[in-house]
Parts: sequence; C-alpha cells; structure tokens
Amino acid sequence: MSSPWRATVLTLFPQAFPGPLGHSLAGRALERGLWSLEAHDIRAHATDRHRTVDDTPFGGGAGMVMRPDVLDAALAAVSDGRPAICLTPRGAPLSQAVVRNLAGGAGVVLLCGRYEGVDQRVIEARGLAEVSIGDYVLSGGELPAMVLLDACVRLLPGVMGAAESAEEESFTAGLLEYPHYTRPAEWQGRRVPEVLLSGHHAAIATWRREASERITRERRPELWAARGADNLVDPVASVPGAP
Ligand code: 9D3
Repeated sequence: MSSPWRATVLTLFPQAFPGPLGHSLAGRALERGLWSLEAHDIRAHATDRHRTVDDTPFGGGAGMVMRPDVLDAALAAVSDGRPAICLTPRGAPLSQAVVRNLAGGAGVVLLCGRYEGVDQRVIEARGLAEVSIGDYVLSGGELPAMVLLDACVRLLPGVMGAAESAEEESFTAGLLEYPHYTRPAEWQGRRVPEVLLSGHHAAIATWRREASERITRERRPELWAARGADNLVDPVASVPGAP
C-alpha cells in the first residue's frame, strides 16, 4: 500500500475521537492501517492568555462565532492539498456521491463547528466546502464528522469484503432495499413471501426489484423522481478551491 487514507479533524473536543470510529468496521480498518485519524485541538492555536477561540457576532445577535485567525492557524498547521470541509447546518447535504468522491482521494481535513458558526472569511480564504448531514439541529460538528468518516472508510480498498461491496450498487442505483427475511419460514403466524422459498432465482430477482421500486415510490418520492438522473453528482466537488 502507498499511503493510507488520512483523516484530520479540527475540533474543540479532540477527546471525542475516535469514539465510535474506534469500533466495528472503521475501528478494525484503523487497526489494520487502512486509514489514519488525527484529532487536533483548535484551542492549541489560540494566542491570547485566555485561549479564546470565539467572539461576539458583528451586527449583533445570539451566540458566538469562531474566530477566523484561530481557525486559519489550525487549518494552516494541517493543510496539504486534501479537501478541507467545514461541517455546518448550512452546508450542502452529505450524499453517497460526496462520500464516494472523498473516499477516492488522499483523505480529508474536517473542521467541526461549535457555537453559532464560523467566520465567513475563513471559509472563503481557505476554500472550505460546507457540508451538513441533514435537516435537524445538533450541538456541534463532531458527530457529523464521524458520520462522514464512517461513510468514507467503508469504501476504502480492503475494508469490506467483495460480497458487501457489490451491495453498494443498490443504494447507488437510487433505490431503497427490498425487505429481508430469515428462518423460521413462519413466525408468530407471519409467513415469508412464498417466492423467496421457491428457489426460482429469476422470480426472486423480479420480486425484489418490484418491492424496491414500490418502497422507494412510497417512502422517498424525490429519490424515485430523480432515479437515473444526476443525483450521482457531488456538489462539494464543484466548490471553489476543491481539486
Ligand atoms: C439558530 C441557527 N442555528 C442553525 C440551525 C445555529 C446552529 C445550530 C447548531 C449552529 C450550529 C449548530 C451545531 N451543528 C453543527 O455544527 C452541524 C450540523 C447540524 O446541526 N445538523 C446537521 N448537520 C450538521 S453538520 C454540523
């Protein structure tokens, strides 16, 4: 192997890492050297006596804003051409297209926001892409960073078996999964669909395809409408400064 995929996280809570990423699939891959993870304390780049990392917003309003000078110093200390992403509720939604693109590169630098947000000038000056993991309010960017890393790491070469890798196609193709069943064939009076017991592989494939399509239509009409369209593009790849 050349050099493993490298993740650098800038955060006020470096002790939160690796957290859940130290377990399960990502944790085993970390132990096997398939990727590396460094969490850096943003506060180490504060310059005043009180190690201040935030200040009040110009224009007024609630909360505090992360200072551009401190964040710039933190970013300068780790930047090496890898894409740098700020996790923020106002970012572009994380998608499998974004994940696939990042996993195919050298790694990523992640800036975890806290407080109300990050001074806009450091986002522009450093060409940071902004990514959100969904429309709900969390208390910081640390969990989103872990979500993004988990999604990337499982795509790295050697992390998953070939069988599981093939399953990737399903979501990538823009359909939700069909329902799954195992033994017993009858449980609490509920029978497994007969076709799945038939051994008729073509009929099983047809049943699964139709089930996937119906579930996608019912639960995710916007996914169904975009099927086969350009939902495979990565909005983060087109950010100013992205390679
Ligand atoms: C009052 C305006 N708030 C925005 C909805 C301010 C605000 C709330 C929560 C600013 C930052 C946060 C902390 N969240 C994140 O840093 C974050 C996040 C999230 O809350 N939801 C989904 N994805 C992400 S990525 C980073």
